[in-house]
Amino acid sequence: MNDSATFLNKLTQKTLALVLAGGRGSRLHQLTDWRAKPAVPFGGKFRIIDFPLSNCMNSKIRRIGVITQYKSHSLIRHIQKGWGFLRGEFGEFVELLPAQQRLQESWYSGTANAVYQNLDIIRNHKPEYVLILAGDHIYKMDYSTMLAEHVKRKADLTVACLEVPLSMASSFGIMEVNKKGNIKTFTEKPEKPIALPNNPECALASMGIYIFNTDFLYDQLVIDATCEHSSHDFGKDIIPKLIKHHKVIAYPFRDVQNTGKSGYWRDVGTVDAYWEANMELIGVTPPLNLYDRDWSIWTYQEQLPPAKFVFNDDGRRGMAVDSMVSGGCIISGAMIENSLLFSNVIVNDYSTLKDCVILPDVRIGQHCRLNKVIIDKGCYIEAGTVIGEDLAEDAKRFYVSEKGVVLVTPEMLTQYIHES
Ligand code: ADQ
Ligand code: ADP
Repeated sequence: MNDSATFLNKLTQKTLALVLAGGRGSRLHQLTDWRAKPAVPFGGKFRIIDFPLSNCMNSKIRRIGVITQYKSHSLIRHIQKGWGFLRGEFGEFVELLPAQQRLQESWYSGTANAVYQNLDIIRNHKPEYVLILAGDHIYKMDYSTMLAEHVKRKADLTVACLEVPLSMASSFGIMEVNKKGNIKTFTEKPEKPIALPNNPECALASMGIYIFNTDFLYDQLVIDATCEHSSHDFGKDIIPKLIKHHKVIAYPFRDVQNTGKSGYWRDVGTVDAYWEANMELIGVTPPLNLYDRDWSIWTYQEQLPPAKFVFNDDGRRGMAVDSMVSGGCIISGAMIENSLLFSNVIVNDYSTLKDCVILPDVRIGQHCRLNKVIIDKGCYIEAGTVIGEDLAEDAKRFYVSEKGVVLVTPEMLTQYIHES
C-alpha cells in the first residue's frame, strides 16, 4: 500500500458517517405516504439510501449511523436485511438511530437536532471526524478524498458543493467562496441566489454533505441547542453562523465516474424527477453507470429466478425492448417498451407498457395499456385497465404530475375498484 492510500485508510478509520434519513420528501406525493424518501425503490433493485451507504462502503468508511424518524419501518427493514454484512468484530457497523428522545423530550426537530440528540452515541464511538450525509440523493462519490482535503487544509468544517442552474438555486443552501475555497457567505434557500462570478447562469450549492471535526461539532451543537431562536438545522442555523469565525471550506463534488467538473447527482425530490432519473438508466450510455464493478451499489435482494419472456396460447411473444427487467419478472405475451421493471412484476397477455416504471411485486392483467406510469409496490392492475392516455380522467383516480406522469398506488386502486 502506498503512502497516500495508508493516509486515507487512517482517516477513514477515524471517521463516523451519519446518514440523515428522517425526512419525508413530501413532493414525492403518495410514494412517501408509507415510507421515508430514502426507502423509496430506485433503479430496478435498489432503495435510494443504498447510494450514500454504498459510497461509504466504497470510500472505506465502515462505521455508519442511520438517523431515522418519519415512517421508518420500511427503511429499517431494508437496512436490517441488506446491510447486516459488515464485520462487527473489525469495528464495522451500520447502526440504526431512530428518534427516541434521548437528550430531549421531543422528536428530531431539524437536521442539527437529529445529530445533537445522538451526541452520546457519537461520543461512545470516539471518531475524530464526523461525516454527515443526506440519505436521499443518488450519486457516486469518494468521501475519502473530501476527508483528505478537510484534514490537509485544517478545516473545522468542510461542505461539499456543486454548481446548479440559477433557476433551481432557491431550493439549496447557496454559498460564495474566495480564491482559497473558503466559504464567505452561506444562505439557505435564498429568494435571490447569487450567481457564480465566472458563470452567471449557475450558483454554488451545498450538497448537504458535511465533514466536522468531532469536538468542534459537539461544541457547535451544544451552543445551538441552547439558542431559542434556532430551528436547529445545519443549513439554516449552524453553517451561516460558523463561517464568520471558523475555517469552513467548500469541497467541489467529484463524481467517481467522471473526473471533470460536472458529475451525476440527482435529488429525485418530485414525481417527475423520480420518473426521469429512472428512465435515464435505460439509455445506451446512461449518466449513472450501475454496471461499474469498481463502485458497486450494495442492496438487499431477494433470491429470485431470472426474468422470463414467454409466448401466450395464441403464439404472441412476450418481449421487452429498450428496457430494464429485474429478476422474478414474467412477461407473458405482453410488450414492454422503454420501461424499467423492478423485481417480481408479472405482465399478462396483450398488455402494452411504454415509458413506465413498475415497482416490485406488481401484477398487470390482460389487455392493459399503460403509458408514462409509475406503479407503486404491490399493485394489482385489473385486466383491461388503460392509464396515461386521458390524463384528465386519470387525475380523478390517480396522481398526475406536472409533466404528465401518472402515479398509481395500491390505495388509489382499492378506491377505484370499490367505486366501479
Ligand atoms: P433540504 O434539501 O431542505 O436542504 P433537509 O430537509 O434539511 O434537506 O433534509 C436533509 C436530509 O436530512 C434528508 O436526507 C432528510 O431525509 C433528513 N432529515 C430532514 N429532517 C430530519 C429530521 N428531523 N431527522 C432526521 N433526518 C432528517 C439540505 C441543506 C441545503 C442543501 C440541500 C442539498 O439544508 O443547504 O443545499 O440539503 O440537497
Ligand atoms: P417494504 O419496503 O416494507 O417491503 P413498502 O415500501 O411497500 O414495504 O411499504 C412501506 C411500509 O408502509 C411498510 O411497512 C408497509 O407495511 C406500510 N404500508 C404500506 N401501505 C400501507 C397502508 N395502506 N396502511 C398501513 N401501512 C402501509
